[in-house]
Amino acid sequence: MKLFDRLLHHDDLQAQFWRTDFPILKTRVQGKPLVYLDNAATTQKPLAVIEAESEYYGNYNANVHRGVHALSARATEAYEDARAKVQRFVNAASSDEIVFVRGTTEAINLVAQSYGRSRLQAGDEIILSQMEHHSNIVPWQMLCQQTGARLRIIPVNDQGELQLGIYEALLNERTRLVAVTHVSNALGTINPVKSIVELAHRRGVPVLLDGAQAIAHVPVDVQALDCDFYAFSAHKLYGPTGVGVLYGKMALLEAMPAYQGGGDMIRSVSFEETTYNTVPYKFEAGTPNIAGVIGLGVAVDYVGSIGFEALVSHEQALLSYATPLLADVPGLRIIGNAREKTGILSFVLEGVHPHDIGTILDGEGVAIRAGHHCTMPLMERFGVAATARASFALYNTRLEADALVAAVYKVREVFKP
Ligand code: C6P
Repeated sequence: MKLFDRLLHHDDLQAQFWRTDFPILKTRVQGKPLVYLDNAATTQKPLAVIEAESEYYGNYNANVHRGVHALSARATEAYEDARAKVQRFVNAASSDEIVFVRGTTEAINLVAQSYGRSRLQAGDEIILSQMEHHSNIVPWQMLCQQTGARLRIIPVNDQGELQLGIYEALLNERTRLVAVTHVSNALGTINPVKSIVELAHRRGVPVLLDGAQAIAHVPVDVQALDCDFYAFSAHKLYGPTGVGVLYGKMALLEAMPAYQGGGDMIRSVSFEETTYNTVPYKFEAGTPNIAGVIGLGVAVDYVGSIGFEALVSHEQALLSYATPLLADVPGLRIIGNAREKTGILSFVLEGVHPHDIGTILDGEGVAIRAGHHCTMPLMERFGVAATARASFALYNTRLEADALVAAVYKVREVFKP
């Protein structure tokens, strides 16, 4: 009866249907059906994305923006179509505001080295938060070393939420940039980024949002948020690895110096002088990840076809279902209990190292991530070296949440004192 109920649950039925789009989900691991709950690290890819890459290589592989021949024209059209799709997906004002990069990490480094290096000087301040991924800390530390600027940090409360009162107090006449994550990869917290942007803008300070964990789990409208930069990776959005997006407001991108030099980012080159191409090409030096960009365009279409309403409702229902079941495990502590959360459950189990949790779960076919999640300052804040993290995507089901919880009980059995 219990199983029957769950199979008939509306959200789960939908997820069962979406699952059929993902060939890898039929895989067995350690002789058990794969329960893939490491979606915050990378999501699986629907067949449409896999086929789009293969079709490009099999039927129209050519470089973009360079050739006059038919294949190059077709590849260029597909590449630029993907830019227009991404523009609509995040509601940018123009497709020229969409810069293709390698991923979130490269997008943030681009802003730090191009925008930051040309504008910051000794004594200036950059505001980050305590829950940032290393990708949104280290590039700013490097910039501080280069310019003499310094970092100011918004603290996180016990629930895993940003302390906005302190953020407001940190904003001052020396603040030059705010860079915060939209959603925390280690806690799942959805930050009130619209208010964060508003407060910064009152002082004329631009804001970069790290959208790596938000882009596949909450609808993103860069114009409504009014953020100045938004960074994300395709591979966390059901797209390929090695490609991502930097959204930037046109006036800012136009005023920024080039980041890397090379082909395609120039208008003319002589040994005396180089003039640069227009935005976004100024920031896309060298042959890009053409197949990846095309795959990203298809991933965006895929998520669009499902729609955020259905996707968010399913992931939230799954989170509400799994949270109390997991919290009930004796000795288990969930880290990150924000009021607004995506489907991320980070936890520690008394007397068991998270890596051991990960290994035993793997033996049950349950894939999670164990470690510091590239958020060492946040781990320190919660007094742990690491956590075990299960993260949901649109294709996960209540039966899989049950498999997670059952496997965690097994961990307890193995480690019982
Ligand atoms: N977080 C995780 O398991 P890249 O590697 O460039 O695609 O994304 C970096 C990144 C930046 N910001 C946030 C909030 C992220 O979560 C990530 C990637 C993965 O949590 C891998 S460490």
